[in-house]
Amino acid sequence: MNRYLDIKPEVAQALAEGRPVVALESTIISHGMPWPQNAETAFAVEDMIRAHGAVPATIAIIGGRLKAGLEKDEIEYLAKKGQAVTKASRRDLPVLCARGEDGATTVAATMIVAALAGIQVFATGGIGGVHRGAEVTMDISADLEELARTPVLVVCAGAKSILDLGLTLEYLETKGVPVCGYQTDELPAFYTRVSGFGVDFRADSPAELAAAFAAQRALGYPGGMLCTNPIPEEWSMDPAVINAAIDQAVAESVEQGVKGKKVTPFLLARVKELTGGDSLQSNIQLVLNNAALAADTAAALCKL
Ligand code: PSU
Ligand code: MN
Repeated sequence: MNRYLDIKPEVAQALAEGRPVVALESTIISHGMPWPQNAETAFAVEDMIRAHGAVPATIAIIGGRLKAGLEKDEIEYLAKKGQAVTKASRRDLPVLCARGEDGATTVAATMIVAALAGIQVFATGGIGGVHRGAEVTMDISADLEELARTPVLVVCAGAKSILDLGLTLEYLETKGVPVCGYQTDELPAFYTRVSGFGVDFRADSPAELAAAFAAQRALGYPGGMLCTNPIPEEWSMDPAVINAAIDQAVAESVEQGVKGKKVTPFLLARVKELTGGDSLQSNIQLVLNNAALAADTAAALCKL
């Protein structure tokens, strides 16, 4: 086992016995939602995974240790610290490990730790992608490169249109990352079920999704797979309302010269402010929905 890795005993036991485990990220806790809804959601997501027969493993770096599975007090600690915790993507892990510091892991960093621990399925809300204007800024999330190189199945609700969804799909195609639509032919756009862009393939059951991922592993591909699961109808938002908020947030980020790893948290926070509590409720519900699908898919993978 890696010298920087700590696997929570409950998670290690499930993995050793071939039982389903689902990884969860922690940037969504520290940077994606406000206190106390962030902690409440993190616990509710873990409960949802258990209700679907799998063991949750929320991932973060605590005191320089890569944690595959957090205790409740550790989740609460990251939730309370919020944006004061280092947002940790691939390039941040070595420095945090060397210095013995804390970090909340993005999709990319969570995939790395999940793979080190032997966890194959990971549930989150939205992934990072190619930002609008990337043809000038070159702002492309490290999440996409990670999907190309690390063998984890990531279940999300698509990507927010803070990103250029068309370019995000092109990048994933170039990198050979299969993009599944769960019970849909269209890429969902996080708050809405539709985006106008088609996915690469469709799966209609957890078994079908698990079979595709198992085949990818059997072919020896280095990378992962992305499953996009539309937000439940009753929680989906009015596209006109959400898109107006997103357009305004993107314009403000350009005016204020927001750069680098601050861009995504800035946009997420502004969209939330501009749409009030509605977008937060939708965000919570779609994460729960993804957790359920990820747990069912992890269970289906264990049966193959
Ligand atoms: N998109 C969301 N919610 C999030 C994130 C993205 O809708 O919480 C977080 C995830 O942790 C994701 C990260 O991995 O932001 C991407 O950041 P960046 O664009 O800086 O790579
Ligand atoms: Mn970026």
